[in-house]
Amino acid sequence: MEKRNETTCDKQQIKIQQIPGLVYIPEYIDITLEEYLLTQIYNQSIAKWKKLANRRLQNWGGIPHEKGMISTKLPYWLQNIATRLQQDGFFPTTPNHVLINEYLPGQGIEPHEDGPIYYSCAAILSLESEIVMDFYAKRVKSETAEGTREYAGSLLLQPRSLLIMRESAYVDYLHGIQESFYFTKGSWLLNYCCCGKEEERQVDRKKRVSLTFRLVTKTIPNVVRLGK
Ligand SMILES: O=C(O)CCC(=O)C(=O)O
Repeated sequence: MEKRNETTCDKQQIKIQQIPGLVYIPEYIDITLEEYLLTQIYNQSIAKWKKLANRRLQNWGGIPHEKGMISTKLPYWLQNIATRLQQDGFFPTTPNHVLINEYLPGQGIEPHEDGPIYYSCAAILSLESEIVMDFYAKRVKSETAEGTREYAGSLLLQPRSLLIMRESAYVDYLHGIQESFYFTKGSWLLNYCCCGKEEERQVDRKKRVSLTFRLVTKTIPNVVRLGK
């Protein structure tokens, strides 16, 4: 029998009931915009990419720091989406920072929280291929709980979808992507009812790109020095 979860699929914005503040929006952008964004991303010089052990990334808007971010203007192709995210009510002002992550099969990101440097909302736009993101409730170490986190569920992030993490989802949960070469699609996914309800099956991972929009609340204006 199909396992039921409480998530309802009749709205464009799918509120994941099990994790308050987690919202999944399929097809937030269309294929034309997806291709345009990928062209912009891969038109950047190789120096724009920072290579990490388990993925590579581009940083836009400045380097976030608790003392304040020296902010630099986002390029127009990111600014347009940042403006839309504010207009859609996800941020009080336009997000000023974007991380672009590229994951090859077998690459991922450790469970983590984004923390207080940012306004308590992260908006993740997925491009190119689908992936599974896992969520863990933060737990204080106790005799009954093993470790400091407890698995809370997983979402399928489809290309062109937007994931919003705010309120409790932002503050009380960690999110991460396993360093796997495949994942299983099925009713165990919290948003499975919204993803076409295909037969349960194993899916080989492909390259995926994500854009994480956030708002660094404390900023220091970038003073442009005019040449002598
Ligand atoms: O690639 C993703 O979907 C997650 C990115 C993320 O968690 C981050 O940049 O902090």
